[in-house]
Amino acid sequence: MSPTQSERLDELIVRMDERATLAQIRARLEAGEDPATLVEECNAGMKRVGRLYEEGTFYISALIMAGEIIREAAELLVPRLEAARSEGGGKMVIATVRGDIHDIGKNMVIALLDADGFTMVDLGVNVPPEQVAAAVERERPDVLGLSCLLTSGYEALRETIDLVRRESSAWHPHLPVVLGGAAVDAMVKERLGADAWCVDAARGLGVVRALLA
Ligand code: B12
Repeated sequence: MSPTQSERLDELIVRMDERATLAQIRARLEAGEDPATLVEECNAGMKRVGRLYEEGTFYISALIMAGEIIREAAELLVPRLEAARSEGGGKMVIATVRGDIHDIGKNMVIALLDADGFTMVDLGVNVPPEQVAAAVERERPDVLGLSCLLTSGYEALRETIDLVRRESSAWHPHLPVVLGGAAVDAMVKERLGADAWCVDAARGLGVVRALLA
């Protein structure tokens, strides 16, 4: 099945057509399409909804509805990504920083990296620096991922990176930290001393692979 422009998943998500979105995902999976492509189309839909919200066209209720469609889509897609799972990635601890409850992007990153063979340890949202540091100490990951969508989250990002670096130095000379989410960019990455940042999950995969190479 080859979706026309009007049938694309991102378009259906923008139209909040939950039934058609899920039906199309089922049909395209059935036809053998790569679930990662479908994840990216859902991702694009959520980003478009976000932009329409920012422009004032959509209200917050649209964000919540779109988030619910994405959650249901993920229920169909994640098991397929897992079925195609390759082996031999590293281990990542990932969290949305203190004060921030956004998790749609983080969950997409988890789905894609997990499918690529990474062992993902998800700490959830609104995670204080001490909790991240404790999990890093317990799990001894190869890389730490932090998601931050609020500019008010910079202080939490800084505290988390500083604490983790201090506490992990006994067993890792420099634990790589990768940032993602709407509030981060190259300047934030530089200022906070992170190792990489990225704007979407697909690029995130390449960035994390490069960090661990
Ligand atoms: C959806 C949404 C919500 C939903 C969140 C639902 C959920 N479960 O996550 C709800 C409605 C709950 C919400 C609440 C709020 N939101 Co909001 N929200 C958004 C919105 C529109 C889209 C975010 C999203 O899901 N995008 C789609 C995903 C797929 O993209 P993504 O998050 O960028 O993730 C991708 C990459 O960044 C990357 N990535 C993300 N994390 C990571 C981590 C790693 C390690 C890696 C490698 C990659 C990576 O990969 C992802 C997949 O490709 C954004 C707008 C925007 N431009 O982002 C505002 C936005 C982030 N929200 C905003 C605000 C202000 C709020 C509220 C404070 C509103 C309020 N007044 O209550 C609250 C925050 C409450 C809190 N304490 O956190 C502002 C932040 C402004 C700022 N400068 O700080 C934004 C930018 C909107 C705006 N312009 O005003 N929000």
